Amino acid sequence: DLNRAELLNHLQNRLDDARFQHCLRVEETARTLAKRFGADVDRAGLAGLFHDYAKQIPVADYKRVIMEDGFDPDLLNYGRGVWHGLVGTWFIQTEVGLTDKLVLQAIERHTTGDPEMTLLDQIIFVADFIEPARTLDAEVAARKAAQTDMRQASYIELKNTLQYLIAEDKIVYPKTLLTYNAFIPKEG
Ligand code: DGI
Ligand code: FE
Ligand code: FE
Ligand code: FE
Repeated sequence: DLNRAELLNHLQNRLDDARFQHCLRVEETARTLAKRFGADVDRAGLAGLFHDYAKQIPVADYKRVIMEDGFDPDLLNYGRGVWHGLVGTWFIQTEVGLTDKLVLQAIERHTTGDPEMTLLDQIIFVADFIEPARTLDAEVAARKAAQTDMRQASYIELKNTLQYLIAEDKIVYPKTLLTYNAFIPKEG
């Protein structure tokens, strides 16, 4: 296993300082949420730390991996916003050698979510949105919800993401919408 200095070195090789600092804050937030809700604290920390590892990998590298390594070619219609989760774990496995399936799944799901998100997945999804530097109204509301209810916190994030995508004329990845539907609080 890699020690912490080696892990941080891998991360810093791929990220500018602002994004690296965000990853450290998401690690800490994810550990706090894991303690709060009884999830695996070390897995939450590792997934939080590496969740954006692939955020700044060049587009051309993504296109090559999507075309040559068995990904759905439909992914080529999207961009790094969608790729750095779903395809990002390919780079994390290949370059860093992380193997924990639950950690990799949480990273994979951290941007689009997934209708079947586990508690650990929700913790990474939400930690990304409520880390201390996030101050928008929806981020503050999700942070408050995450005191007691991770599904509600996830829902606030999903609603905000969809509103943002539509307002900015951005293409919606189908799983983003499916996740939103799965997390709408039940009527009645
Ligand atoms: O990587 P971060 O900025 O820390 O956060 P994130 O991984 O949650 O990514 C947020 C960005 O991802 C945000 O700009 C919206 C974008 N995104 C999420 N779902 C979709 C999406 N972009 C597109 N085009 N389509 C989606 O379905
Ligand atoms: Fe991200
Ligand atoms: Fe997110
Ligand atoms: Fe992030």
